[in-house]
Amino acid sequence: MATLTIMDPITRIEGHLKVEVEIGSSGGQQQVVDARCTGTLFRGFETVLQGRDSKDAPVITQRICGVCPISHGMAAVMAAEKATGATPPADARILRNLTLGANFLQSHILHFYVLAAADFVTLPQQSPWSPAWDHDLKSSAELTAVGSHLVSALEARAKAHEMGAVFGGKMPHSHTYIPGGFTATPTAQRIARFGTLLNELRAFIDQVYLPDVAAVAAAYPEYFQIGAGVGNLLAYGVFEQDDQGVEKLLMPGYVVKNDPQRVNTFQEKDIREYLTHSWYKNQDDGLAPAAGRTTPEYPKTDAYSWLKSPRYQDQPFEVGPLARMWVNGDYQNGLSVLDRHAARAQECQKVAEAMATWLDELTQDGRVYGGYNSRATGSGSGLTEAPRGALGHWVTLNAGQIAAYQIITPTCWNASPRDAQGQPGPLETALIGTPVADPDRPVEALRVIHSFDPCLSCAVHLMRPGKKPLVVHTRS
Ligand code: NFE
Repeated sequence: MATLTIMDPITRIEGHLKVEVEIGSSGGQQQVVDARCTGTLFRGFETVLQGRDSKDAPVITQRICGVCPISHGMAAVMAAEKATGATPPADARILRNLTLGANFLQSHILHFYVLAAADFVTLPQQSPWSPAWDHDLKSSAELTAVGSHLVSALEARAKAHEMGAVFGGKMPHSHTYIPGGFTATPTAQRIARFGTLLNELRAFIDQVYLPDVAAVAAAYPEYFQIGAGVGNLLAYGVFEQDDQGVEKLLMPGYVVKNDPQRVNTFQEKDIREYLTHSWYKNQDDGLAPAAGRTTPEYPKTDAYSWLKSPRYQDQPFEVGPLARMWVNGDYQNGLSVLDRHAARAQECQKVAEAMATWLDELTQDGRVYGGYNSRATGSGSGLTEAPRGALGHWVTLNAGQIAAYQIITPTCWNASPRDAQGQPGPLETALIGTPVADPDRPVEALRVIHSFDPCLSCAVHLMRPGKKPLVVHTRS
């Protein structure tokens, strides 16, 4: 007998994700035997951008999400600059990195304490940590300490947001990322304020966040064996540390395919998007993102998600902190639920440390704008990293107007549905084989899902007013 458990929406993520897990017996153990991830909403920002001025893209695409807007601003200015041949000055590059870095820190801290900790730790019985499935929770003095750090984690996150606002003007949606440069200057006062906040955050990351992740890992070692995923890892790379921006990245882009010990170069031309199982017209199947189209078709036979299925060399790839840290050799302990948490925390520390160096490299009152031809014709891609993984924007400009725009977000890579070959997405694959004690409350599956830190606001975008959260079980 198999049980189909439908979790809709998955809570403690951003946006709306439905996950169906079929729970059956395999090898004498009750476990997930099949899984389907559904992005239940349509995003459509690509359509919104058509016909607009190229300088609108960083402003509008940041509205895709309040958690990772800076990455969208970054990808948008990179794409516009590539399309037009603009080069931002060194201080603009550094200010962009610092503001994006601040956004990474707030996102990683948010994820562990607000979105994931309740899977492992008994938390205060109040919003936003309650209600939560409260079974299969272990207890120890160290886990109690994790719970007691929630408020200080929120304070740390607020500091990271303030850091973002020091140079970003405001958060979450900064208005200082413009093609050709940046609009805020590195004044002595801003540099000093940013440095003070960064020091406080680094202390929190070193003394609280990393030990708390270690405490969860020590209490739940079995989760180093659960949720491996597809074993293919992809990073575009991020944080340009020279003015060419391709050779020297803090986290360069590489891929690992089939063999985790072999790291290969990344080639943009090998990306395709499939939509056999997505609510888009089949005629657009298998296109490169620069030629991609957003033509919805709903309902559609065999489709079950508003997410398309991005594939690299026609295979599904996991993106995110574990992928970034793995392909760069910074973290290669394993591929699992806990490895995702550990790699995310270690990346947080690495980025914060690098930010201190970048701050020292700023020229006080330095030049932040290098010029931009806002009437140019051309096309370009902005490939960078968001906290949740590889993020790409592709733009085609006609006399400064956006003729075509495509976005592939990290959650599209991770939570994608089956592709034209029927290959499940990374999260679907990671769920299969997860042992489940109680099919009515599959907290084990939730731990796998949360380890990817899905954001459906980025992947899709719309609301269903009046719909209540739903958990359905059907037995066959
Ligand atoms: Ni809404 Fe986002 C990140 C992007 S995830 S959080 O990180 O891009 O798809």
